[in-house]
Amino acid sequence: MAVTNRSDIEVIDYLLRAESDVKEVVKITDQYPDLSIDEAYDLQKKLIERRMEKTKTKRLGIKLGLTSKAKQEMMGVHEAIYGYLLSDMLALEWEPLQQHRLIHPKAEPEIAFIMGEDLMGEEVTADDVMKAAKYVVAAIEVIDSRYKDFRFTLPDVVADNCSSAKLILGSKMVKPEELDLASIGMVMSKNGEIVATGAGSAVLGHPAEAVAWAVQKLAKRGEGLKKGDIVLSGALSEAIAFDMDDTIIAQFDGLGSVTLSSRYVK
Ligand code: OOG
Ligand code: MG
Repeated sequence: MAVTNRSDIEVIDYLLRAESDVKEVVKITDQYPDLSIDEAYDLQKKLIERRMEKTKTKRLGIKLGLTSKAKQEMMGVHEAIYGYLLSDMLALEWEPLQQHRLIHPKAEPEIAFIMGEDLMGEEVTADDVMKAAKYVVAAIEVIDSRYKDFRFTLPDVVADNCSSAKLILGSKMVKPEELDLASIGMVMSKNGEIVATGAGSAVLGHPAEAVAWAVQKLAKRGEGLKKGDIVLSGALSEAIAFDMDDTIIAQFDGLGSVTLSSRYVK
């Protein structure tokens, strides 16, 4: 073990404190350079349990990250990552985000799946995901790495619950089989100017492929997706930084749009 059990809790509290104090911190691999990805997932799991206990929140679902080849190459990795979404991460379109509660947030356009059935197993395919999902919805994920300058290695970001902070869902629920999710186009604007474009195929060829990958990974740890889970399948473009008073709109073919606005509100 690169991190001993005793120091597990210290590392977890270090990251949770960074989040609650809204203060970026030095990445943990500076102190634990041998931290493996598997150990990072152990830490992530413990961090989520402790965070749920502290904030009295419940599981909302799962998120995927690094699902595009471009982003994987940027990080020098060949695998996606997953983390957990909790109930206090859900933000509403009509309620501006509290910018002062975030360190250095970025917005990502994503396709969210709402699960209509439990789904578990190492053999689960994209087809199984499409069948078990009840709806797909346009989403914006707000990522907010707790690490200084948003810089980290793969074990760092996994332990930090994959930079999860907030998510906003659009209001149009569509049955998955009604759309060709790989060919969906997306345009994201910030204050009226286009800042990113993408297609569903950016997410491991098809967003349901990404979700199937996560289910297989979860199965190795005896877990799976649950009925009612919201699953963020990964960004369709690069993440866009935003500041107070910005408005970001992501528009998806067939899924409508989703809006994020940010204000200084206490
Ligand atoms: C990790 C999380 C990336 C995505 O959709 O690719 C992510 C990060 O880049 O901070 O959520
Ligand atoms: Mg994301």
